[in-house]
Amino acid sequence: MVEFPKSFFFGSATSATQCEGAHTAYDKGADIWDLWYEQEPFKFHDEIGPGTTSTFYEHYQSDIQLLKATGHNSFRTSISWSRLFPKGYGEINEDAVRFYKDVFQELKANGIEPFVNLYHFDMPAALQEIGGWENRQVVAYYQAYAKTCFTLFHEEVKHWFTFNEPIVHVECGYLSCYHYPCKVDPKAAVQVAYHTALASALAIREYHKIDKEGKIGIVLNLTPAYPRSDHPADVKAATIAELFANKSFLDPSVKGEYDPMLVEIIRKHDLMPTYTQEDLQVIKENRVDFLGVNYYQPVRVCAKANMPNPDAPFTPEYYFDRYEMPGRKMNPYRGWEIYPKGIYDIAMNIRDNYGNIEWMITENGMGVENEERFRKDGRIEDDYRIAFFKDHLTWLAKGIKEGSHCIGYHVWTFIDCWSWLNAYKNRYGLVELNLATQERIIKKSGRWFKELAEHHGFE
Ligand code: BGP
Repeated sequence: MVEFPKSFFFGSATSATQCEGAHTAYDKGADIWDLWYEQEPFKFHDEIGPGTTSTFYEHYQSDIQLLKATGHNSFRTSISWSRLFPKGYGEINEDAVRFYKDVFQELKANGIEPFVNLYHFDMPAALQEIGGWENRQVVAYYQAYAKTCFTLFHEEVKHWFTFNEPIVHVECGYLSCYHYPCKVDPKAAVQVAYHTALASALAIREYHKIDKEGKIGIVLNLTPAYPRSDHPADVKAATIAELFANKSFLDPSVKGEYDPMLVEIIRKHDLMPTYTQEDLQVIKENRVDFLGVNYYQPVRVCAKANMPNPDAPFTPEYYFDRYEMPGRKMNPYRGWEIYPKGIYDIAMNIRDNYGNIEWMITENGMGVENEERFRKDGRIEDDYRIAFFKDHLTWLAKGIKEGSHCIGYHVWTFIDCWSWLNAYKNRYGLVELNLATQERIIKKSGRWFKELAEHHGFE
């Protein structure tokens, strides 16, 4: 039997943009995903945009019943900044206040603990126009937005996150063109990363002034970097990959400071951001109470085969090559390696190097194409997903047994949701969504999840 503590949180995660729908209704302001899908020159992404979702905005009451029916005792979603403040600041949208208040109250009334994130890749369009995270003023707007959320909802919400996967908006928006504003500008990327860490610390400061009982953290996508061999050059490559992928946010969030080696590299490439000593003090003094970890895949690296081009725009891969380990297990649909032991390595890293801080898995899941072919008697029989969860949970339970302070496991995701670049190609849900009819059908994994939560484990 693989067992978890009685107090363990078993739930799932989603985000506002990916499930709410009503993306231009009820006075919501546009965010960068509306720009990405609707504005030139990005219009070539004319697949399905964020307007087509499971419309949680209208279905939240019945969806919360479905959460209950699948055994959830917790659920993570996010607040859409541009729904609450259509321009990012100033006038508040009362319909959004009502909606979020209702959602959080309804969750509590059904015994489901809300875990609420403030920012999931969704910068309000009006603030992107003034430079988004590159602009220090936007940090102040975020701080005000965070304070408003804590003031409005602190009675219902006792678990908050400041950001989801901040390294993703840095890399995808400013080093490669996968998110708006689609720049390749390493100096801007570093400024954005620094402002994000500062914004997180300022939000934590606001929260601790308002509520002393609850907890606030940050969700990081930790990708353990494994070297090809124990040759020192490969090991160094992995150390540097870890610096950028993980430590860049893990260290300021948990330890209140940056790793000196990361700072040295940033300085060497002439990428230092504009900063002040006061800001660094804010980061030092306002650390997370707990941590959310999204785990999907590790990264395998080795020493560079060729000299990097010194004239190309900087990316972390200046210092390492990726390497495809023979025999590694892949998720063929999403192209991500499946390596369940990574979750244990993360548990040990947090235990040994981050003061054994309380943490939880905030996302773990398997995206699969054409799940239709696995339908039997009307339901999707996703045994592959159950196997995926079991493998990861087995390693997680081992980590907990060895002293890591993990308090919960949230799968990605509850109902099949819209994805940033893949729309509905890869389905992750415990519950199938029929986009045309909006019908929800619990998959085999959803039924299994209920058993898991009820028994605090599985055979
Ligand atoms: C994480 C994001 C989620 C979700 C998930 C699955 O990085 O926090 O929002 O999208 O990945 O990834 P994808 O939808 O790209 O397959």
